[in-house]
Amino acid sequence: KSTEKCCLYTPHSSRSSINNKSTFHSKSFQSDFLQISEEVREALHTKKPVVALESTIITHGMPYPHNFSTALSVEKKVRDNGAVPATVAVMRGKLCVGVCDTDIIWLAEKNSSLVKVSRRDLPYLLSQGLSGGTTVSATMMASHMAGIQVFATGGVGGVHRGAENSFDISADLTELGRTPVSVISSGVKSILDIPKTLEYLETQGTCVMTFGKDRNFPAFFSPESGYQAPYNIISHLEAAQVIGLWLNFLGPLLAGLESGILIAVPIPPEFAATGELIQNAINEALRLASVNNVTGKEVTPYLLNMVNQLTKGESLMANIALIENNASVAGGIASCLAQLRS
Ligand code: PSU
Ligand code: MN
Repeated sequence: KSTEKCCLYTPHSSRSSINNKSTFHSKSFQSDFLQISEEVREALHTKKPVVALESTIITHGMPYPHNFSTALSVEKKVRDNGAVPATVAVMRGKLCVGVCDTDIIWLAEKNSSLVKVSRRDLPYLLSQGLSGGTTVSATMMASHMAGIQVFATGGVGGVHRGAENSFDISADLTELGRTPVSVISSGVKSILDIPKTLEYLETQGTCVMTFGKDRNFPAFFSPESGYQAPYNIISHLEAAQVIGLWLNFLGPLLAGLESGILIAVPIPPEFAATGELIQNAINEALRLASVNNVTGKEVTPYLLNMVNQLTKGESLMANIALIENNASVAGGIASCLAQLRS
């Protein structure tokens, strides 16, 4: 059976670059496996601001049709703030940077029947021609390959509660330790262990900063987790200066040893979901996940869905509001970064 597969595989001439390390970055690799939309390519070429967006939010983070409407409204927020949005997804074996609305509808309708694609899933999906929504880790990789430095999302993955037993630590954190992209998020959800997540980011060498009035690291639905981030910035310009120094000036000197930046934006107070309701829902969701033996990559989508059901959609509304806000902030930062560069 394996020879059969092999025979199907080798004659396909466009695949020959897989085994040839020297052609990894060549044009043929790009057109085979990395597809950058014309609008995004043009923006990057002319040094216009670009903001990358992930798609696990579409496939596994929100129910239909909210996943679809939010994907479009988030792109609009990026545009309203002067930048070009680049939603990333794996479509039929290609890592796409800048998917069109038709593809977004398709991802939203298929949602969790598609693969949740993190770094470890890419080799299999690309070689098998499959499709899926990219997590923060895979989206950071795609952004870096395309040359995008700013990426907005809702929340990044983190160290799960009980990780001392389960070893469940999101690949997003190791990605933030090795890929030079700045991620704009509302911190991490309190379904996770926030202090351990901050410790892990320190180990990874990720520069973590809050965006706003103080260093209180946000807990996604609520603006304050009670744990302090190492730094606080107050403006788009200040964020762009940090990113520009690290990624554009020191990056080349670091020669492949770069790490990412995490900018944590608190949810606007008028949208913050009421603390107790959310907290109770999170505790109940964690209990159900444990009772039902949910493990591995299913954990995060399971908890998100449960919290949404238990809060009767209140958490979803907060989720949408904070992602839109993060996209606006990211658009502003990317615009400043482009100005600093020119
Ligand atoms: N946190 C959220 N919403 C999400 C995710 C995280 O509040 O949709 C998604 C992101 O795509 C993130 C991924 O990269 O879950 C992390 O999954 P895991 O915990 O399995 O690494
Ligand atoms: Mn995990």
